[in-house]
Amino acid sequence: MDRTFVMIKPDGIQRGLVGEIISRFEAKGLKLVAARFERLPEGRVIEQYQEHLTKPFFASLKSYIMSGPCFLMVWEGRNVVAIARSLIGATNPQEATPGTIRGDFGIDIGRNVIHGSDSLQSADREIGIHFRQNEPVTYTRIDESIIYEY
Ligand code: IDP
Ligand code: MG
Repeated sequence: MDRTFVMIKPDGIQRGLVGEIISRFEAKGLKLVAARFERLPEGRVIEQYQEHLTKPFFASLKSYIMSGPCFLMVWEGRNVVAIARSLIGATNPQEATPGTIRGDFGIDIGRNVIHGSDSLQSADREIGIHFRQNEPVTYTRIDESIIYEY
């Protein structure tokens, strides 16, 4: 099974979307293995968005992410990285397909509600930034034997 890092951003928290978003991941059949509610320190925001450090929007991205608490999660499942990205939708909510989280709940690219890792390698890196190695919990969900064919 693969793991991915998903984070509800401060706008998602302020708009009361935590339950709605978690419900979508749960209903899909993905398994929650770690979660934390916190305001991110600057160092971890910089690490998280390392690839965007030199972009013109980096300063506003950093202050957006640090503007309030976030809800950080690790989700597990077969092909979970791609599945989470498809539940989340395109980066720009204006272009995101209705039915996706960004397509249903956002308008501006700088207020796009949620983050999801873009590859297995990014997922490993991002989980390592925010969670201790022993923090994600290994357990069996009772419906796994019917969600997966094999
Ligand atoms: P992603 O979150 O869909 O992976 P990335 O291109 O990795 O998208 O960008 C990371 C985050 O930076 C976006 O989710 C968004 O919050 C912010 N961002 C990206 N491009 C822009 C932009 O052009 N203006 C403002 N914020 C942006
Ligand atoms: Mg990205």
